[in-house]
Amino acid sequence: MVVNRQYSLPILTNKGNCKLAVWRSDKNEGATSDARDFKLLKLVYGYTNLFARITFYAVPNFDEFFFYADTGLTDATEILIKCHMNNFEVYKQTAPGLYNNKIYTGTPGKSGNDYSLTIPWNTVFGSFNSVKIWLYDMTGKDRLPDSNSVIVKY
Ligand SMILES: [Ca+2]
Ligand SMILES: [Ca+2]
Repeated sequence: MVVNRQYSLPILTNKGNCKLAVWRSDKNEGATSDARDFKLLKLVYGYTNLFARITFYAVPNFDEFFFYADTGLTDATEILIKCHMNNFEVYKQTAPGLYNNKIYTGTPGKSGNDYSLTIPWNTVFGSFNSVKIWLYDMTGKDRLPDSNSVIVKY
């Protein structure tokens, strides 16, 4: 976060309370079950975590989908999060396309059509302050966004 020093006040320099949010909506795929069809991704950085909320077109019901994160630098920093109904597992890439270094396991939040992840930033992304994110469901063939990625920065 850039703070104009000329006008900075104590409350503006409280970096730990700075929150930045991005949203990306996605269409309802006719061929994909609404229970695993991505509608909206909201990403918020705050309090050393990345909060991700994925809204589906119905109450979520899926075996697995993938949450990809790319710091845009070396292969070794790319992240795959395997999202399940009752847990999510964070893997670091060890070779191109190979994600076998599990670095974190968390419990998702579920409420109505929402499925939420709290991802500890330093544990998962290290010192990078900008990450490209996209979602993909191999079964439903739904991707959010349809191409490229959503970028979260702090
Ligand atoms: Ca659908
Ligand atoms: Ca969709």
